[in-house]
Amino acid sequence: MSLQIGIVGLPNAGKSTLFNALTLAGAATAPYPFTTIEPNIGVAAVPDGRLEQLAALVRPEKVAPATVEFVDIAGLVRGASRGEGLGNQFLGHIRNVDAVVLVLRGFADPDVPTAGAEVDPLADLETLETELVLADVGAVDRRIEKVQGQAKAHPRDFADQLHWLAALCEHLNHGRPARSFELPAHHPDWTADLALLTHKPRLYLVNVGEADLPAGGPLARPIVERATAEMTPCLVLCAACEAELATWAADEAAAYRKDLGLAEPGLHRLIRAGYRLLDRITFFTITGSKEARAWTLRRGQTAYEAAGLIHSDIQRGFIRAEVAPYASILAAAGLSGARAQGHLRLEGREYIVQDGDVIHFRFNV
Ligand SMILES: Nc1nc2c(ncn2[C@@H]2O[C@H](COP(=O)(O)OP(=O)(O)OP(=O)(O)O)[C@@H](O)[C@H]2O)c(=O)[nH]1
Ligand SMILES: [Mg+2]
Repeated sequence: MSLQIGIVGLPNAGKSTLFNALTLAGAATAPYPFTTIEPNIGVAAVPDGRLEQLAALVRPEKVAPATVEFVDIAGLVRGASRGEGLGNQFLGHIRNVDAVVLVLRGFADPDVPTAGAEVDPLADLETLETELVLADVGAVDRRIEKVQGQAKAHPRDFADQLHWLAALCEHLNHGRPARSFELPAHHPDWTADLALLTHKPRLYLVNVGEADLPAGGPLARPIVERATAEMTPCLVLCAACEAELATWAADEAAAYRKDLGLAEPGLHRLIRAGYRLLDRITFFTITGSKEARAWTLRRGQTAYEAAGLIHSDIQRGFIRAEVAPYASILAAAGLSGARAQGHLRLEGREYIVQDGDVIHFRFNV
């Protein structure tokens, strides 16, 4: 399954504009709040120069990049947890994402209304934090009620769990995120299946005006400083420029980017930041002249797990994985060349897949 990343922010922060730049899906964007009501879900190909090099060598019929799915939801406002704006029910659409991008408005534009009197990304971040924390309070409260029901017949069995859920609730009610709450080590993780929003890996994205590229200017600075202090990854980009440039011919877009002081599309930076945040790696498969494909794994996953990602039959019948780093495949002009030169290692199911591995699975059908 591809990585899923949720996009949250205040109305008019530029979430759907960013979503369009990423996925080219053409979601509605407009200079008024709550343009997005139903979530937009779209897929972005993960840019990878290594896959391109492999494809140039093998010339397969199909080149299949790894993908990341983005979920763009309605804007959150102060009081959303109490039903302001569209409320916060729509946060249910990002309960199961792997990570959250907090889009913060850092562009001034008199035609696009702001939540307060002026553009203030730090205040917006506070609002977002508060509403996400309150959404989590709601989730924990509902869980407490449910467990209290179960505990009626066997109170002792649930005493510990209720104690810790109450402590978590108290922590959240002080405005603190779930990620800074530690359950005692020897207990089961009672919160794992709650998928708390303030427990998810996150990154900040400041959406600035074109004139403030590439560094971000004074509007982005407070967020960049806070992100550094918190060690939260932070990107500065111009969503409107990215959305526009995504529709241009590649060479013209690259020339324009260079003038703006940008080395690459914002999408590339965002996806790379997401991979780093979630500790993901990429491996490749080449199926004769049919297909060259990139796949995403968690760092530390095994060849057996990689096989299961491709097909349950390959995992079930797993015999051996033939493995070489992509650079050796390029040097040997393909899989068969690498095999002939003895560059393919034979690995068993416990082998820990490395970023950039090209793998050929041998399996019994
Ligand atoms: N000047 C400028 N305008 C932008 C930028 N990014 C987005 N906009 C404009 O801001 C307005 C709101 O953008 P959207 O992408 O619809 O914002 P959203 O966060 O999805 O808003 P909701 O769906 O209402 O929550 C649109 O008119 C965009 O064209 C930017 O970088 N610079
Ligand atoms: Mg929108």
